[in-house]
Amino acid sequence: MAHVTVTAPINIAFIKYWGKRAGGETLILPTNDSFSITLSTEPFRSKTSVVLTDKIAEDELWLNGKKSDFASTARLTNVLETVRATSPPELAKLKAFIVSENNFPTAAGMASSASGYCALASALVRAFQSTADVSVLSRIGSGSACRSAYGGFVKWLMGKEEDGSDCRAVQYVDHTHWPEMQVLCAVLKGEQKDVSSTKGMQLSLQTSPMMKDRIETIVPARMEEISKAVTERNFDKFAEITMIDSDDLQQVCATTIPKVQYATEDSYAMIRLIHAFNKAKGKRVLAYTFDAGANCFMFTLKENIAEVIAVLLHHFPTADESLCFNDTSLVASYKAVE
Ligand code: 2P0
Repeated sequence: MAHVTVTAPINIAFIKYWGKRAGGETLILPTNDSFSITLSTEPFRSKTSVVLTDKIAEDELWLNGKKSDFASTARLTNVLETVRATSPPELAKLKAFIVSENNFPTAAGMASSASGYCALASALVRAFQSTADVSVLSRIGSGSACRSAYGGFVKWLMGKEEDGSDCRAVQYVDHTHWPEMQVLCAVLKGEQKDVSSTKGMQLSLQTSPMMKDRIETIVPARMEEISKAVTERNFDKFAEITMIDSDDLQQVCATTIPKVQYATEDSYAMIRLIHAFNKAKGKRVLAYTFDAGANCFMFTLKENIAEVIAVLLHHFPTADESLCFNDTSLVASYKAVE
């Protein structure tokens, strides 16, 4: 019986993906390039097991202990169809029993769909012996998931073709390029968000006056500038652009009709603290970034980690439980569990 178990990491974007272009809803083709760091599978990871069998009538997916409505989830169906179309016929005719689990809050702005779909795509490709590309298959499940298929610093290039053939994730530099870079996460709110990223970005694209400039000029310029900062390991520049792009995403959401707000009072308090800390240090030593959620991801260099954690715990004494420190923040890729 074919079976496989895979773990996959989350990735945190510092230049954000927020919008799909016309006709790109099924293939998930974005309106702009994005850029992220893939984290280690400790502490956060998705784990997916797939067993192929002729003993069940339909494919089944159990996510975090609950049975998913497979047939009515178009993305899951797309992923499975693509895998079967690229697999040997004797395997393609089998049904898949899938069990998946995240060891951190799901749908709370912590990139669970990225690690989740990457783990699913990777496990299915292995179990079905599919020739499909794991990153492309992950993207069909959830856009940002395509970046989790690679380690280190990863770009998701939007491409221009309607069929998505030039829309792909590429590793910019691997995890050894900037080993001093560390990532922290303050889990401020674990509940599921009210407005999904998928819905939020659709609304922003339709209604936020900021989106046109963001897509046409701002993000392309930022991609160039931050690529240079990563190449040169220039943390101050990296931090500056990272925080601006995070602020822009919040502004885009604030100017969306109806307004979308993922940040909470705690999120704003973190932002104020990080700016005050950098001011006191006389340079940027800590950067925040927020996705579609209240939780705060932070970047800093190894030399600052003790001071940063002390400052965070001093101002957020209750953060003890929720402050996750990713000691080996950059990893190679998803991996199969032996
Ligand atoms: C990102 N986010 O680049 C951005 C930043 C959230 C804010 O990718 O519709 O769950 O499944 O393609 O990938 C979240 O969007 O959306 C996301 P779909 P996804 O990481």
